[in-house]
Amino acid sequence: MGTTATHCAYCALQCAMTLTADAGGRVTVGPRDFPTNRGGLCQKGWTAADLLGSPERLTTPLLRDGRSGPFREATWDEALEIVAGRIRDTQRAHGRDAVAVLGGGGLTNEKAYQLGKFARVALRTKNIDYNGRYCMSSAAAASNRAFGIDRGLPFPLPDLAETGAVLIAGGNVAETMPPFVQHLAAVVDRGGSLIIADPRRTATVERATLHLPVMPGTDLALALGLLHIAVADGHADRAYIQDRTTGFEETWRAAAQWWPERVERVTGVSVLAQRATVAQLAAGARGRGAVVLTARGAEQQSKGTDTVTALINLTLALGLPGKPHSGFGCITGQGNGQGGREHGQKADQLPGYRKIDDPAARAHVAGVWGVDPDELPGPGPSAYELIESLGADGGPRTLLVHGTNLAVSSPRGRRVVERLAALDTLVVCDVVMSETAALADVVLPVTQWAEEDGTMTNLEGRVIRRRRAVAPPPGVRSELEMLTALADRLGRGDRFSADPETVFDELRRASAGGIADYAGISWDRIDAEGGVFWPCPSDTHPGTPRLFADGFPTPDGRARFVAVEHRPPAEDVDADHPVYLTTGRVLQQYQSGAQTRRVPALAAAVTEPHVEIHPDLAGRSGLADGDLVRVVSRRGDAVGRVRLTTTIRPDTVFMPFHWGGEQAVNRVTNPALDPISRMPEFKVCAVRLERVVVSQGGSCGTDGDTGPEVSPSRRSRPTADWSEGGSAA
Ligand SMILES: Nc1nc2c(c(=O)[nH]1)N[C@H]1C(S)=C(S)[C@@H](COP(=O)(O)OP(=O)(O)OC[C@H]3O[C@@H](n4cnc5c(=O)[nH]c(N)nc54)[C@H](O)[C@@H]3O)O[C@H]1N2
Ligand SMILES: Nc1nc2c(c(=O)[nH]1)N[C@H]1C(S)=C(S)[C@@H](COP(=O)(O)OP(=O)(O)OC[C@H]3O[C@@H](n4cnc5c(=O)[nH]c(N)nc54)[C@H](O)[C@@H]3O)O[C@H]1N2
Ligand code: SF4
Ligand SMILES: [Mo]
Repeated sequence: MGTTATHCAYCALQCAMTLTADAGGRVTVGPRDFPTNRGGLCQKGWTAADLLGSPERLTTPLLRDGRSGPFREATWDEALEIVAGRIRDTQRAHGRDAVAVLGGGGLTNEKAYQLGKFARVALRTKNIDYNGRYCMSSAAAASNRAFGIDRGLPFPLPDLAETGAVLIAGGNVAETMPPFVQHLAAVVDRGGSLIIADPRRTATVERATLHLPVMPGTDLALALGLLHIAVADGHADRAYIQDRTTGFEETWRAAAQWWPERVERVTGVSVLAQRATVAQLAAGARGRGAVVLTARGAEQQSKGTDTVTALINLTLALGLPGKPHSGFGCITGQGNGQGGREHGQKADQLPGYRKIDDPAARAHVAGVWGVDPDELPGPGPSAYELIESLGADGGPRTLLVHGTNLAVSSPRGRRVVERLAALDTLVVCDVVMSETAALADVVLPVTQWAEEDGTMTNLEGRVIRRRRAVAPPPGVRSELEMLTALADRLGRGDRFSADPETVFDELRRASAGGIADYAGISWDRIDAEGGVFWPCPSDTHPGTPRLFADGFPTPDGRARFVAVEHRPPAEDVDADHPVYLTTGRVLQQYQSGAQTRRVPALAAAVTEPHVEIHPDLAGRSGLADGDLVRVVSRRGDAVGRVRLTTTIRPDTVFMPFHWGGEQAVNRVTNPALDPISRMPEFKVCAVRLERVVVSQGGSCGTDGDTGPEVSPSRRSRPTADWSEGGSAA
């Protein structure tokens, strides 16, 4: 089939690559130059094609009667008949909302759009949400209330390399988006500052000029303190505040209470490091520019929206948003994390980033869909709340899953598995037998990445093309086909298309006039221009690489300071659970690991979860490097391998979330939700550590066993060899 220019299967950097298929259909990956990756790829990108011909690939629909029995192979017709029948039965007995849908930020724009439309038009259920709720929702909510728009980066990524100072709160791009580091390295090479707030001295911090070793869950206090210093030390841009913003006075009154010594006590970041941070950002603001970025470390907290808001307030006080190489941005995570949140798979949204409870938005979208606006359901619950309600009194009884492995990636994992088991019918569309698919009644094998055409919107807001490089295995269908065929069986097939370009053209019309306006973006234009930035309201509009130069898309054209107050994590340490747990990622595994654990080179590189522990804490806990440790919270436990390191705070342990079963750290995490974004608190909860003694048979003392030998750790205290307070990295 020759060579195909496309983008990576995984994260939001969407590195450009060339796929070359040989006569036997074997595909090899090569890097391609593009502004985001500049010819770079990470190990996941290099090996992405290994999943195409993998024996682990699902290639036929699977059915079973009763959850515990074996699956049997079925034809698509039989499987779709059964799914349609279950949907009809459920809705007849329990109402339309008894069928629910969960989507994903890895789906193409076309699939995300079609899924949202399918839920509202074919199922007519309010119950749809997606895994971006766990990812982008806090930054999205904060950006919307400050700027009136939520686009991850306000400028093309290469602008970052031109700036004078960057502060990243809770992002480890050296592992999560390695080619991104080039842009940061360019800042440092030119003598600029790179400041990173993270409880760990990560691979990214190794590239930084200043490390703020923040205690998990305290970024909000840190941000208030930075604003305090900025104003007190005379760095506030009074003219900008006056001309381009509202709400400064009230915001300042809150920040005025956060003097540097108080911030040091709460966050662990020294007064000196706080002052250096502000001085460096202010110097950038006066020179080439300054940028504040957030990622999941600061966002995945029960106060994530307010934390991001406080950091946006800091950028507004320094007069950054809208200036060259300056402003606030959030580092979007999933391949289509940006587009996935714009086209209607979110519980409260319709395509074009429209609000589902806005009558004008409903009328517009209903017009495009050819239905009565009154037919469209209203807003539904957020992902975790939806999951909690599954199979419960009045809750959904049938669930369709598209592009999320929630059994591994949702907080309080054991509860999640119980809720899935309480359903009458679970239907999972996937490319492999994920932990969630393994719990299903019906598993439908769908096309992946290099087998399909479509568009993705990367972390910059640039809409790019995903191109088909190989034919899918026989027996595999695209979700566009699948949803159309299912809609047909539900009596609404005439409103759906299985052709991705047709779906995209409809998406353009549905988004027209909305905040995320794609009306002027066509596949042809993307092909010709190498990508188009939204908003792009017409064929003659050039697209919008840079936001806010002329104003903010708020009713009065001004950005809004929003006064916020610090609060502690939902769960704090105590005598029984004396250690903070935080979670995140490693380079070679992606998300729930459903895909990357099945890529041989990646599986071999990282075989199991580790638990990063400072030697002082390990010593007090009776743990040695290489031991198995059980991490126990009030909700559950998970087992990982001790990795001693001085790069983590001694009051905190870190565990990645890429594994299932007993190795799933999400059995431990806290589903406390942010009141605005409904983001769960993945990044901080209280745990104790128990050493696991492997018995002779090799089993390691699971729940209900006679009990492994354990030695609970004591409450930890930071010690001298840890650079408490902040240090030049
Ligand atoms: N290799 C790999 N790359 C990925 C992914 C993957 O799974 N694997 N997933 C993609 C997706 S969807 C996403 S969302 C991005 C995520 O990208 P990142 O946000 O960079 O990833 P995380 O590892 O979740 O978190 C980043 C850092 O937050 C720190 N942290 C923990 N708690 C706190 C806190 O309270 N405050 C602060 N300031 N920092 C804290 C952690 O120590 C960690 O180093 O990565 C994308 N890229
Ligand atoms: N403890 C902890 N938990 C976390 C996080 C954390 O930092 N800490 N991060 C959260 C974040 S930011 C995210 S984004 C979530 C991600 O977690 P998940 O939502 O579980 O994401 P993935 O593992 O990418 O799951 C995607 C699934 O869809 C399948 N798939 C791939 N392509 C397609 C497709 O085109 N169609 C369909 N139907 N399926 C497809 C994959 O095989 C996989 O099974 O995890 C969240 N959970
Ligand atoms: S950084 Fe992200 S997009 Fe680039 S190769 Fe790695 S996983 Fe793929
Ligand atoms: Mo994410």
